[in-house]
Amino acid sequence: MESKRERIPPGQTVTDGWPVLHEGPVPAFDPATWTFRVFGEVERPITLTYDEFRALPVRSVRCDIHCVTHWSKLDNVFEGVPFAEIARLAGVKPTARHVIIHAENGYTTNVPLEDCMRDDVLFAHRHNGQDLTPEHGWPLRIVIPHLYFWKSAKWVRGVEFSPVDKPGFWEQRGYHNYGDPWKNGGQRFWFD
Ligand SMILES: Nc1nc2c(c(=O)[nH]1)N[C@H]1C(S)=C(S)[C@@H](COP(=O)(O)O)O[C@H]1N2
Ligand SMILES: [Mo]
Repeated sequence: MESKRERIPPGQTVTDGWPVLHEGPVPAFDPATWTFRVFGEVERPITLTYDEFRALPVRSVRCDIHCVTHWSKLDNVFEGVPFAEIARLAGVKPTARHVIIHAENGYTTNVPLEDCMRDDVLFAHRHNGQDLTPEHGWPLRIVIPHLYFWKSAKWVRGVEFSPVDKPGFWEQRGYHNYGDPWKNGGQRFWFD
């Protein structure tokens, strides 16, 4: 029991299901026109087609996820392309400090570069042995397990490396800029 308690951040309740939470409609996906753009403070800005993206090396990560709305889901296995692989392909300049994840319909979220470079951060297309469903971000979502799940943008279309921080969709609407589930009883809102 002791280890189990320490595994669940303050104010969280474990769920066996997987709630669906997002703003706006689930976007349509067409592999013929989908692109993934890497831009900003990089030596080699790149635009990948869907086939090119799927040819990149993949790995699996087992992790717990924590939503700001107080549910946690344990022992997820996500499979996808490591964030660090994308950073390596594009050649991140030393001037880059922040990452802005760009998703469909203008959704963005901001994460410090060093957080994205952790080896459990993935651009994921599979969960627990199956392709993501459209509701959970198919064809591609980022997964950043150590931060609240709103940072794990669904329907990702690109990544920007920036010298300056750029608060994203929820960060501009009162959510915490960093979102550590373990700090201060959970960094849910800007004043936590
Ligand atoms: N593109 C996009 N990604 C998003 C969101 C969104 O509105 N749009 N909502 C975020 C929020 S607030 C949460 S809690 C998680 C929920 O992911 P899930 O529906 O797979 O549980 O997605 C995040 N990623
Ligand atoms: Mo959320």
